[in-house]
Order: sequence, then structure tokens, then C-alpha cells
Amino acid sequence: MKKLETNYKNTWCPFCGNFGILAAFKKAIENENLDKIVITTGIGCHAKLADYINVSSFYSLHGRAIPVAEGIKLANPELKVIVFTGDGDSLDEGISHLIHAAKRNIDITVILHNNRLFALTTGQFTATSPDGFKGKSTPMGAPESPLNPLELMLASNATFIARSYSLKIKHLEETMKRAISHKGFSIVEVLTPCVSFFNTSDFYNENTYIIEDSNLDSEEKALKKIKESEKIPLGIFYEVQKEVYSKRALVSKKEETVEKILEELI
Ligand SMILES: Cc1ncc(C[n+]2csc(CCOP(=O)(O)OP(=O)(O)O)c2C)c(N)n1
Ligand code: SF4
Repeated sequence: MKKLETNYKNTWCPFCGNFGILAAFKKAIENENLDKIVITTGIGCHAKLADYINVSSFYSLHGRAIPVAEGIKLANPELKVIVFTGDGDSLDEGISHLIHAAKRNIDITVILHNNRLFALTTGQFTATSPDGFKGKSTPMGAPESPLNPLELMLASNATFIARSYSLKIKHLEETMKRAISHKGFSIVEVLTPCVSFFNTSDFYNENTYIIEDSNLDSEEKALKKIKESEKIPLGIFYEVQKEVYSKRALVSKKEETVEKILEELI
């Protein structure tokens, strides 16, 4: 694990859920060929993860971690490209990128740090903030219902869909490993407390439970589980194999001339 450490000073607040995500990710990749791993991040507290782990990384603009990852994967399909993004980053600023990456089944993994608010900017509401959420931009309470990101991913044809929790590090590590080894678009929503602006740890400790894998190719079953809200299930909800984007896109035709490819397209 030493080889994954960096000299950056960690500025996350003590007990932030991001520590759990970093620890689980280090364990998940410790036996991988690290030269073949690239991570991209958005902008936010989650994005600092790039500073705290010694693998190739790219800080994107806010909301643009996914298209950067897609570009890297298309340029070098041998790389394992993993995106770390916040709920503000990919469900507000960059939501269309998330939908289209899932839809085209590009072979990348998205780790969604869902702390249910914009944390780095000190607590504004996002698409996943609960109805009535009181934060810096909604002092009277947000008058909107939250989006369920995994329901959106199922509707967008993602081929691997899972949820974990940053304080259940072993579960998160195993889920990340499965997501990274999946061939195609994979997403892991990580429920994670922002202890400074929305401390959900007691709530999640009491209201989450781990499910076993079963009938992973059933959309109907996946949707039912993903929407369960009385207690929140953690685990893999959906996994199917479909042809990946790079097989179908121009990269697979690299033997042909650009003129020939353009001819075909026109
Ligand atoms: C285009 C753009 N819009 C807004 C900002 C300001 N900004 C920086 S970080 C941030 C919040 C990030 O929230 P989230 O993606 O949920 O990550 P978290 O900090 O919660 O990990 C915002 C709004 C920015 N840097 N760039
Ligand atoms: S503000 Fe919230 S998300 Fe950001 S480091 Fe502190 S606890 Fe973590």
C-alpha cells in the first residue's frame, strides 16, 4: 500500500466519508497493474482524491470528469479508466455526460461520491439533496424532490449498477473490484457523509443493509431494489454484458484510412 501514498497534505475534514472511499479504492487496486490505471475527477472535495493516491490522474473541469475519461479510454483502450465524481459534479453540472456515457456503454467505471450536496462550496443543494433540505442556497428548504441516480442509470442502459457506503469499507472495496473488472460502463453510487455540512452517518448506519447478488440481468428486479427507500439496499443491482463502445466506434477501424471511414459515415 506504501506505493500508493503521496506527499500531499490531506485537507479533508476529520471523519469525512471520502477517507473510506480512498481506503477502499487503494485496497481494490493494490494488486492491479498500476501503470494501466488512470483516474479522472471533477471539482469538489471528492476530487482531492487524485492528490492522495499515486496513480496517473487528471483533474477535469467541474462536471467534465466523464468526457475526459471517455477520451482517455478511446485513445488507449488498454487502460482502466476510473472516474471519481460528486453528485453536484455529475448530476447537476455534468448530468448529460453521465447519461450518454452509460447509454453508449463505454468501458469506464464511475465512482459517484453521493454526499447529497455541493460540499467544497460549503453546502448548497444538489439533485440528490432531500426534499426540504436546508443549506446555503436553500435556507427555507429545497422545494424539490431528489433524483435517484441509479434509477436514472438503469433507464440510460448502464450495464453495471451498484451502491455502497463509504463507512462499509470492505463492501465498498469488493464492489469497486467488481465494477472495475466489468467490461462496459459501470457505476457505483457511494453514499457518503459530509460531516461538516450534512452528516448522514448515523442515518446510513441505521438504515442501510447489504443484499446478495441474484438475477442480476433482471431490469424489473433491479428497479424495485434501487427504488427501495424504507431501508436502503447496498450491493450490485444489475449486470449484463453488451458490446462496448470502442468495439463499435471508429477506434476499432484503425486499420482503415480516415478517408474510407468518412466515406462510410457520409
Ligand atoms: C463550472 C463551475 N461551476 C461551479 C464551480 C464551483 N464549484 C467548485 S466545487 C463545487 C461543488 C462540488 O460539489 P460536488 O461535485 O457535489 O462535490 P463535493 O464537493 O460534494 O465532493 C462547485 C459548485 C466551478 N468550480 N466550476
Ligand atoms: S466539507 Fe464535507 S465532503 Fe468536504 S472534506 Fe469536509 S466533510 Fe468531507
